[in-house]
Amino acid sequence: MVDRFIMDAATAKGLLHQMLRIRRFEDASAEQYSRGNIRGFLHLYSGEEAIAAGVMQALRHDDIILSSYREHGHALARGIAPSVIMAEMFGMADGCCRGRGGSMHLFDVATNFYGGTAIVASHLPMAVGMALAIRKRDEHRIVCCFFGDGAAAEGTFAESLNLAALWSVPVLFVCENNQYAMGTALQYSHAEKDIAQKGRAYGIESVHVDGMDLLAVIDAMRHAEAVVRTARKPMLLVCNTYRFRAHSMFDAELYRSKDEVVQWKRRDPIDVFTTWATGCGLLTEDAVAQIETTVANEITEAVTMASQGDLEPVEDLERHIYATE
Ligand SMILES: Cc1ncc(C[n+]2csc(CCOP(=O)(O)OP(=O)(O)O)c2C)c(N)n1
Ligand SMILES: [Mg+2]
Repeated sequence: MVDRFIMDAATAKGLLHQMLRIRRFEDASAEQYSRGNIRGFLHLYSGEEAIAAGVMQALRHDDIILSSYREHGHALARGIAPSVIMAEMFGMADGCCRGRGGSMHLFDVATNFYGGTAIVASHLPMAVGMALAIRKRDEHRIVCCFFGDGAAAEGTFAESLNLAALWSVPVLFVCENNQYAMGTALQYSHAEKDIAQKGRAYGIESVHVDGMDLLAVIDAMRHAEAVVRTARKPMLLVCNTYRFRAHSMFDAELYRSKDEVVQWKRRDPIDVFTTWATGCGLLTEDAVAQIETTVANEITEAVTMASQGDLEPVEDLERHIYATE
């Protein structure tokens, strides 16, 4: 386990900043959705922040990230500006896809963030293909692919893990097991409820990680670095977590009890980390308050910039559809 001697105050501040930025960004997204400024589907990441922050801090700039539609947290932790993501969701031309993608299709070549995919588990084969390209080119970067427990019940999960193991490609599969796929609890859709076992069936090293504990994720990533980057083999991290909000903005949450949500919120990853970091003297209460203020300003600015953005001109409607050169 990571201890205070191998984390300095600046790193602790940075990590808390990452997680708080995600939480407040998602709060603002929900609010903007209810005001009608964001439309379409919206899936929030609140409660799962320790995974994005913990995994991303171990990745290099040239590593490739792929994610599902619950990807705001990954995009933020990867370094895409909150204003650019918010603008994308507002449908504005300043968005990372010029407002054409929206919440589920964030994409940014500059940070090697290759989506944002709406079809469950459709990006797992892409991750393997990209990792195969990396291997063929003899590069030392890796692919990191985030997906949910529901995706692990899809056929492409089996096909992708099989080929990743067979070809021994550098892909890190990060399963964010938040216990539900929409309204279906894991035990109703998986014959083998231990998702790590599924990885082992393909000979892939697969471990469980406490996804509510940032330190546990950081610790797991150290080993993952050795397996995926150094030994250039696939690996599966199954991060146990919980989404604090509904599946999407259309969800009455009839499939889980309020008490269950309360129980999981007691292990809020942001509180767990803050308690640890203040308890061991890495962060002061003042420093935490300062981060809160900075984040609040960042998010206000993101919403303001998105609101003041311009829609793509109608003349550009057919641009970016076909390659022209
Ligand atoms: C191939 C496919 N089937 C069904 C859906 C509808 N759908 C959208 S989200 C979702 C649940 C996926 O759950 P999980 O992978 O656990 O991710 P989470 O939403 O919990 O992060 C489903 C079934 C879809 N988008 N794609
Ligand atoms: Mg899920």
